Amino acid sequence: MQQRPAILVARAIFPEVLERLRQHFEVSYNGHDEDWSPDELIRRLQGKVGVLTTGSQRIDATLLRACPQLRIVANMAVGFNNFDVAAMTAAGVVGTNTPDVLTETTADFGFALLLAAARRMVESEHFLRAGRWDRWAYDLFAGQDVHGSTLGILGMGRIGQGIARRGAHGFRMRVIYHNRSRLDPTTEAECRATYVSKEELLRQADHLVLVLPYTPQNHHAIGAAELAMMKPTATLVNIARGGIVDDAALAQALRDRRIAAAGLDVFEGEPKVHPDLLTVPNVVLTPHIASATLATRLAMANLAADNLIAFFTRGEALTPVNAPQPQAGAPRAAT
Ligand code: 8YV
Repeated sequence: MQQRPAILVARAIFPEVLERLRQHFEVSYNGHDEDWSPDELIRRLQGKVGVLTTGSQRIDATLLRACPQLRIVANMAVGFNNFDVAAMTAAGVVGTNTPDVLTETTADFGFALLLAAARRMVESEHFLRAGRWDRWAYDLFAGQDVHGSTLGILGMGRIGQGIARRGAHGFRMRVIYHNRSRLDPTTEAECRATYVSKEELLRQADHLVLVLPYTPQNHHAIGAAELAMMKPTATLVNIARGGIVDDAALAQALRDRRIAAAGLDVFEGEPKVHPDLLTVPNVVLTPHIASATLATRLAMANLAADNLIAFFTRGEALTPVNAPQPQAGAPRAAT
């Protein structure tokens, strides 16, 4: 009998997905919610031709050099800033992500954070739980309207478009966006979104949602200078990646009320959170859960598994992020 390909699942995942993988592969498994160190990951990858990762395992040239048998890395995430794509392509290793299956769930959460921050839901809930609510007041936790306001979106991929549709159609918002490239006119019309410069976006948005991928060029794309351009009544929401926002500058801007509120699901250096953010009241903080419904996380895990299965059975991954030579199916040159 032909030996089944050996793969590694680098983090705990749904048992039913693990079971599916076991029908196709010899599976080694990190059953914990903790990442192995880079050295340990390399050690565990010896002899493995595929790996299922989440967004926090770095796949770089050092790892690729040390794991010459590796041919595919299937990320259980739409973002793949943990991949050095150029190094993977050069090494002949395919990377895959999980687009589409999380779009609507993540857009829902972005909107939830926007509403929670703009309407001060968490701050007021803490106040109530602390037993401090003893009277009605005309301005008690008065926030900012969401309906009918101007929604700004930085990064207009699938999730950005999901946020735009919710804002335009559900909340009758005027939607403006900035992106590396302008959307085609049909998609712009569907989203009722108008393309503006980044500076116009910052100046005009009542609520600004960040949905752009993390790249070194986007590092601190929102820092003190950008925050200073925003309206003092504005809300900032980050469901993209930590490092896009300068968290220290944001904490200062929130403390000084240079902007009104923020909702953050991602943080630079997470799961650590900048201590200054923990002490400002006008920010809603969540632990990177925008895609976290059981149905969506299961769909993400299944898509990552399907990528591994398709690659080894049909020679082609379903949602690759690169197209290395030699093509899928051919062995990598021994290094
Ligand atoms: C993941 C995400 O949960 O898909 C992404 O890019 O940020 C989240 O949905 C996280 O990256 C873990 O893989």
